[in-house]
Amino acid sequence: MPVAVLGLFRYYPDMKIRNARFYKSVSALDQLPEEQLPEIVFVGRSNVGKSTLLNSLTGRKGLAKTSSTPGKTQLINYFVINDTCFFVDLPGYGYARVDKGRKHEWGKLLGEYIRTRDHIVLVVLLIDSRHPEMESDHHMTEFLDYCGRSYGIVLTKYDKLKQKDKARARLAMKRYSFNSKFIVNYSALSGQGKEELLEQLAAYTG
Ligand SMILES: Nc1nc2c(ncn2[C@@H]2O[C@H](COP(=O)(O)OP(=O)(O)O)[C@@H](O)[C@H]2O)c(=O)[nH]1
Ligand SMILES: [Mg+2]
Repeated sequence: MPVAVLGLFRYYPDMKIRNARFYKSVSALDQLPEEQLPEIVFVGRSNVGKSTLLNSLTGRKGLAKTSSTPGKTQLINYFVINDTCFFVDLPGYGYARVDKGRKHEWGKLLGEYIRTRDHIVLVVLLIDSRHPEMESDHHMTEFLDYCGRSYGIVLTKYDKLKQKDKARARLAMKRYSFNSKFIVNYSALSGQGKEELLEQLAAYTG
């Protein structure tokens, strides 16, 4: 079917990101911004591609800092989108060196934020498409359910998958998908999944 015709059946248009700017970083729950903007928060294991996704989605290459040495800082980063909502980059979890000896799989900052922050309208959970069966990601989905959060899943680095890995990822997602609002295959490299994800986000930002 031609795209124009498909377009007629779309319920939500893409979320158009007209502008995106860094707002602030905080390292403790008593520093959170008081702005009453709806928040879409992004969570996932360290190195899953969260910063890269934020840059890709907003079309701003240097917006979020990307790095190949994960897990150093535990910060919450706020980005203002279209002056109407926040994209929130939460600390990564599951990075062995940082988490070793910790009682919880993720830090207090991350858990408490997801549990208590009133402004969250959606949690976007990023899962590395090459490792779709990590226990820590399962725990996160259980925690999101426990907190009553709406969440959707993004499978990152999809360009790295071979055909058989794609089948494996699809199968693994069946275990996750009961409560997930969406599952989007994403590649920041090729842009695959970007429009689809923006379409999903539009439903939460009005
Ligand atoms: N091939 C490929 N590499 C990616 C993709 N997304 C992220 N990466 C790489 O994965 C690494 C970690 O990315 P980063 O965004 O810093 O992860 P974060 O720790 O979750 O913020 C970097 O080397 C990125 O270039 C993707 O879609 N495709
Ligand atoms: Mg990052």
